[in-house]
Amino acid sequence: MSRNAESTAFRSALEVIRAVEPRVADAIGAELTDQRESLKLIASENYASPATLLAMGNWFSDKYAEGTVGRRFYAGCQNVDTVEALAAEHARELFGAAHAYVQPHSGIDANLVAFWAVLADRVESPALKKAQVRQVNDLTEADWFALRRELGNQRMLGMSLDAGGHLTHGFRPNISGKMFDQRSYGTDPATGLIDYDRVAEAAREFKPLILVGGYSAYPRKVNFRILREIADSVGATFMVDMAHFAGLVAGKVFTGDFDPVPHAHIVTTTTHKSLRGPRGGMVLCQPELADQVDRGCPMVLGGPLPHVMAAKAVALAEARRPEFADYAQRIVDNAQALAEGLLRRGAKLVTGGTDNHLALIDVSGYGLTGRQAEQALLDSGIVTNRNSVPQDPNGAWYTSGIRIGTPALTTRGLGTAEMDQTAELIHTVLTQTTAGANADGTPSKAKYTLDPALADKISRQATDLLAPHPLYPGIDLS
Ligand code: DSN
Repeated sequence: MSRNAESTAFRSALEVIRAVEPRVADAIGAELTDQRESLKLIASENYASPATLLAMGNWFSDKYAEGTVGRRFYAGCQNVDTVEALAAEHARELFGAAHAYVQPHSGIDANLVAFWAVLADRVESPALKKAQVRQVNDLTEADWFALRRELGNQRMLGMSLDAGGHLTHGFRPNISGKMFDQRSYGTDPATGLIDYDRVAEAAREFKPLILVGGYSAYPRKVNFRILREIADSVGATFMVDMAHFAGLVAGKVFTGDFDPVPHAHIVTTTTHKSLRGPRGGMVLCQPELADQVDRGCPMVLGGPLPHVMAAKAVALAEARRPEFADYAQRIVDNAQALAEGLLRRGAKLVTGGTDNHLALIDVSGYGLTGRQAEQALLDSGIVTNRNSVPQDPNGAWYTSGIRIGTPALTTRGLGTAEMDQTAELIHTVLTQTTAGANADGTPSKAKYTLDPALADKISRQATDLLAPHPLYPGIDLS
């Protein structure tokens, strides 16, 4: 691909946008500058390829396509069928899955589709059977009442939020924690690792309908074979949310017991994290759940986004190339180098390290909350996010942790030596930041002091680190 073609495409697009609303064109340009200049360590973010970005910016956005390939509620969907079928085929081939549903707009949507599919498949409900054979509009009030009673209060067992689970795995403020009778498993307080015997014990006591594996802030591999055995032992459906590590599964870094696809009944993911695709979600499942999963729209989701499915097809095709496996391995090598660099300098990491794409710094070791550390790092040009640590005394708002991840910097081409330099920058900021006090003298969980001259110096060092690895080197908007 000629660099000239990428520059021409994006420059022309901005020219067209500028003619209508120049402030939007300016914001798009400014976002590129900001992303180019910041050291992005947000574990859930990445940079999609120019081809993936361009596949989203077109007239596929204009089309309604409720239903699935070949069975739409709207006429004229032949081209949407082409891209949806292509994306699903690439997903099946890439992950070795029996079935792929590529319509979910996000990871949360993908999880809702999965919950619906499992409920519809597993719950013995005469009202549900009626709903499935008749049009939903024909259900009486009494049918709806029965349906709510029969589907509600089913049990879900997932990883707790402060141990690294995701809020859609049954956390109370999320709908999953309201629609399910939920219990969570944590991690061993001494090691920070999942204790599979404790999970088995919780499953035996609680007898969940769904056992959820997967995480958004757990820095270790998970043994999905053992979790499947636990699910089988209590008759649970085993669901894995691999949103964070889908790229490591795609790149065959996680194989065997650590690849969820052969072990889980149903797997959900986002497409924009380590997988490096467009912002969106996806469900992979075993054949017996495919019909229910395909009812995702209109049962759970709004109309599919054909332009995003086109971009998913492009990104999944990219992930099937051999070089993606090399990329995935470099993500982990970089995360381990960053973790080792921090540990060597005295940082405290949850579980003492990482074997995936992320690490969790317990910043209480620096006398800070996650909120103070996040802001001080941001002042210094380093973008991270605060995150709870297991049994966090500061709760989910202030937190005691900083989550860092390497998919984005690896996409830019930074390697292990630069990760060590990044560790030095992070450690310097955190050691030089001091917690502030409230007006009444009590300790503040938000205020902090960091010498602005030092923050500027670190920012410049971060920019220097990025300079040899330009983001989107083929795109020149000047
Ligand atoms: N927001 C995502 C993350 O940062 O992990 C998960 O939903």
